[in-house]
Amino acid sequence: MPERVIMQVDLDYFYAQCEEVRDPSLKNKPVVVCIYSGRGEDSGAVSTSNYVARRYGVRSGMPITKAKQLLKNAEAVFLKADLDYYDEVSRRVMNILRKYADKFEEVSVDEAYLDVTERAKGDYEAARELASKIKNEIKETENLTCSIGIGPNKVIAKMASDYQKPNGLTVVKPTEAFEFISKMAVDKLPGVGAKTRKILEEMGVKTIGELAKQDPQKLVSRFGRKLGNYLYNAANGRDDEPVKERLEPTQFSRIVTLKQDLQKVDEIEKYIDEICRDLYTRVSSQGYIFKSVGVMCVSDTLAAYTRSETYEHPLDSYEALRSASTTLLSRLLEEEKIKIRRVGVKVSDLVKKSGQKTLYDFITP
Ligand code: DCP
Ligand code: MG
Ligand code: MG
Repeated sequence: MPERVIMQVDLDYFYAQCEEVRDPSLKNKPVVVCIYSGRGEDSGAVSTSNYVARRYGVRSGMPITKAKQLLKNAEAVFLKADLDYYDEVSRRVMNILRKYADKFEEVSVDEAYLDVTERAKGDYEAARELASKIKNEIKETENLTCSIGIGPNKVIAKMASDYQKPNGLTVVKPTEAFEFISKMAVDKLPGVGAKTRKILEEMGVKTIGELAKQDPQKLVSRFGRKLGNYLYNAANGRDDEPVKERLEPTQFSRIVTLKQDLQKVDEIEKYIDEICRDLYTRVSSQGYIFKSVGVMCVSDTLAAYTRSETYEHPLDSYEALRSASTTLLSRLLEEEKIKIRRVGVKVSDLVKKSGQKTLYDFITP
């Protein structure tokens, strides 16, 4: 395979920077964006903060009370996360980025990979110029800064992007890749969290260069085939993961055939429960919540019927989906008085769920 040119773009202190764009008077103050749990005044976690607040030690995932302590002598501003607004900004930025890529992969609200091999003609200086153009366009149209890393694969590109933040541009040519990463601590490698780091430490492995020298068989027996091989290859600067062009889904649905034709809601309910459970798992694991729910029924005469509803706020739980679907089904049955042969549920008007879902997982008591 010829050498690729991969770019990783990550917006700087994204939610907090969006807040600064909306209100420039925040710029030199510590700004902390919070996700409140709803259980008492300061209960919840820090979603992100600007770099002024980070100088005081504020970090994503930290309890809000802790951030308040750290900032008690500063004139800090605490804001409730406005996820709809950040999603909208994200969508516009992604549309800019997409234009610059041969292949484009959005990985989170503020982060994307671009394969630019063809348009840069394999040349890293051409890629650097492309990156400058991207930075300028995002700055001019959205007034946002980002950091960009360029490398021969996704792992190196991401590490390059993390290397100088905020407003960084780091180019790592294929010949420099190993040197660039080898002195870094193992947890700078994407995918190495506290748990893996601890095991590696017990094996006497602290730096990526040391990891690269391990026996790959030993890593596989320690971490399993997938992670073991990844660690060995990535530490050696190798990674074949393609930039995956992903078409955004617009809806999810599932339909089942009943064991026998049925007429009453409470008889059909157990099918609805199961469909909703399955559907909700699929939708949420792909990072979506949704504003519209529809039920569809096929009658014993094979006629199709649907009912749907769009809500003002996205639904974000299995329970909410189940209850919406059951209500729609009752309405349909009441109005149509049919015998049902097949029943299904569809969710649409998808909204990308932002990083907060796992946020509470990071809170240390
Ligand atoms: N986010 C969150 N909870 C976390 C991590 C992130 O809610 N534990 C949200 C808020 C961030 C956004 O996701 O603004 C993007 O995450 P990043 O990890 O890219 O962090 P930032 O963009 O905030 O900062 P950086 O400048 O380090 O990229
Ligand atoms: Mg970011
Ligand atoms: Mg990010």
